[in-house]
Amino acid sequence: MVAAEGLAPLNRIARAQLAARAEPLEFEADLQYPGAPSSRAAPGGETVRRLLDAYARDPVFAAHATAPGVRDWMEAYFGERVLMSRAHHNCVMTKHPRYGSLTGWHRDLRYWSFERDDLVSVWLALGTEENDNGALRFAPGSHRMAFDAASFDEAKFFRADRADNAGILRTIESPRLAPGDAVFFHANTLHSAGRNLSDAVKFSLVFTYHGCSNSPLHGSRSSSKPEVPLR
Ligand SMILES: O=C(O)CCC(=O)C(=O)O
Repeated sequence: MVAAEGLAPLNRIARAQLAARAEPLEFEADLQYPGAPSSRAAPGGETVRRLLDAYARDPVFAAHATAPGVRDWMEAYFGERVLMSRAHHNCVMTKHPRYGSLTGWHRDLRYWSFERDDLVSVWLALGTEENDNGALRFAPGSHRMAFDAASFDEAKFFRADRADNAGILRTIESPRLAPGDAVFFHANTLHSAGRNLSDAVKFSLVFTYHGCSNSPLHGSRSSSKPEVPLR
């Protein structure tokens, strides 16, 4: 998706901003996913999970978010003009070796409130992503499956402990991503990610898109920031 010469500045800026702890940040301790420090005061409590609002952090991130290569795929899928949301994702995700947490099975729809459940995310690997450093795992075809509310827990994580759900998770795929590779996935796709067992922080740049006829619900977090038209 992004060649080496385009990837270098993305990596340089992401790493410099993490080193400078440039706000706004989200911490592992804030989310309390499995493996996260128990509080910001605990050992590893200052471990960053997301460099938030990547779009506004640097024009190089903004240029990637709105690049013609992304726009053309999105217009082909949505069949109309496309907007990028700044309300969630829109971040550099960092996964740290020791205190980075695992993310349980979920649909990203848990984050979104739109008229229609039709959004697509683009996850760009700034370095190699594989099983051992916490790469994403997907349940293929799950974006078309219907589940009842009981399939998810209160936090809207998929109940992998239920026998009927466990069957779906037998077919998972975890694509190995080389630096500059991207995964496009629908907000209905069940996915998860493990911990980072390597000794290096993993960096990924993530943005989410929707068609212009699909609006964020008034008063929801999804409508909390101005959206970015891709044309
Ligand atoms: O890198 C991870 O732990 C998974 C992130 C993820 O799935 C999400 O933020 O929705």
